[in-house]
Amino acid sequence: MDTQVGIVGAGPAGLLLSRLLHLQGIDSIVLEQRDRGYVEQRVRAGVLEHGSVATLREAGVADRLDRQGMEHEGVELRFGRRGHRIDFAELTGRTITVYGQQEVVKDLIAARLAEGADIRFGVEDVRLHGIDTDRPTIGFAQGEISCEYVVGADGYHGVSRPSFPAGTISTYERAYPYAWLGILAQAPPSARELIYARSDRGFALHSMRSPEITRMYLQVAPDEDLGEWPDERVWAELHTRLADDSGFALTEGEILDKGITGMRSMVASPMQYGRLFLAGDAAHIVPPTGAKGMNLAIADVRTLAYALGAYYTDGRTDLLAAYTDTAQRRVWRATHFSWFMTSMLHADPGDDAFGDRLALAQLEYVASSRAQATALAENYTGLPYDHGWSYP
Ligand code: RFL
Ligand code: PHB
Repeated sequence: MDTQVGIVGAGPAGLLLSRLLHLQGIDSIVLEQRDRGYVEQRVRAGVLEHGSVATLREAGVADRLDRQGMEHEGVELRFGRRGHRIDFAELTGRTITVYGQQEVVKDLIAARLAEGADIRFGVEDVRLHGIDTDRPTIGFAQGEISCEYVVGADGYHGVSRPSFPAGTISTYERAYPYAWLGILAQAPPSARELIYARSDRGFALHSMRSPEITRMYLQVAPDEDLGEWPDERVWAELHTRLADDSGFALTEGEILDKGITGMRSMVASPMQYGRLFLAGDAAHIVPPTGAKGMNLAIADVRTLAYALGAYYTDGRTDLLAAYTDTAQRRVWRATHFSWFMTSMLHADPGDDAFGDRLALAQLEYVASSRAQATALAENYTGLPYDHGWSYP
């Protein structure tokens, strides 16, 4: 046997799992198809829930996060040219931290390599064998490893989910009639907090990565051609959609990165077959409006690391057997929240004025009712891991 746990994918899920296993004395090998530079530069999520920050601290990989992460106590919902702040700290006692996913990935890779981890980048043609035996193997163009458990943390397009035999997995899916065009700009943020804006021309989001770098998104069509979006058009549309009646001024700067991401919801169930477990985007995708994807990946591997720990320390298999149920309670809650935020904030091109009015009525309600604002705040900052849905 080459290792105890073979992990496919060096995203936040696979890397954090290998770290949490190592802290319990469990050996793993991580196999990643891309090179190290690619996974460290990939611009993606930026919001860490309260519990994700705590998990990264417990994993001992939060030194830079604690220095450079930007703690936010609320967000703004903007509609009808007016802003409404949701005060997370006051409503839930919780905050979020803005810190780029690629920074989390860099910190995890550095920590794991420093402790001698086996992370293999540039591995091609990964195939899983014998997952219904007690000695599964992971084959790839350059070799093969044998292990006791396989974790598929290889994202939405990975090989792990398709390795479930036909009939052993169901997927629940919803495609949305829009996509996000995201930019990273060399410009100081134009507000202290995130702004989720619904306008007649569609959704826009103001976010950030540092005091010098702004991250912003625009709702576009699912089949949008990036070539139709020169920088001037992106800025003009951001100015229009984010405009309010109190003189909001958007700071422009050089655009460093520009890309389009489709939006879908997908939940695969169960998240285990034999000795193969799925974690993160390999098992579920949410639209980014609720900022949940990376946080769900972290929550999955927290649960899985604990369950594998119970197996290797005490021979217990009950927590591994309960993995799907434990993980999916949170996954479905986040799937609902992400759908809720997405439908409330986007203009659905196929909908009529009735749908528009419903979304505005919901926004008004969240902006004016403490109960509704609290519900949004506790979902956004992240529900507790182990105590049901209400704070102890
Ligand atoms: P990842 O990060 O996709 O990592 C999977 C890794 O597996 C590798 N891989 C393979 N390796 C070997 N063999 C194969 N056959 C393989 N197939 C794939 C891939 O190269 C990759 O390195 O999945 P993971 O670890 O589950 O992490 C999930 C997150 O990446 C994802 O949920 C978030 O980025 C989603 N997301 C957001 N999540 C948040 O929590 N907060 C946010 O603010 C947020 N904003 C976003 C987002 C995602 C976005 N995009 C681009 C989809 C904003 C955007 C624009
Ligand atoms: C980001 O900063 O990239 C970001 C923030 C909030 C979201 C999605 C993405 O809902």
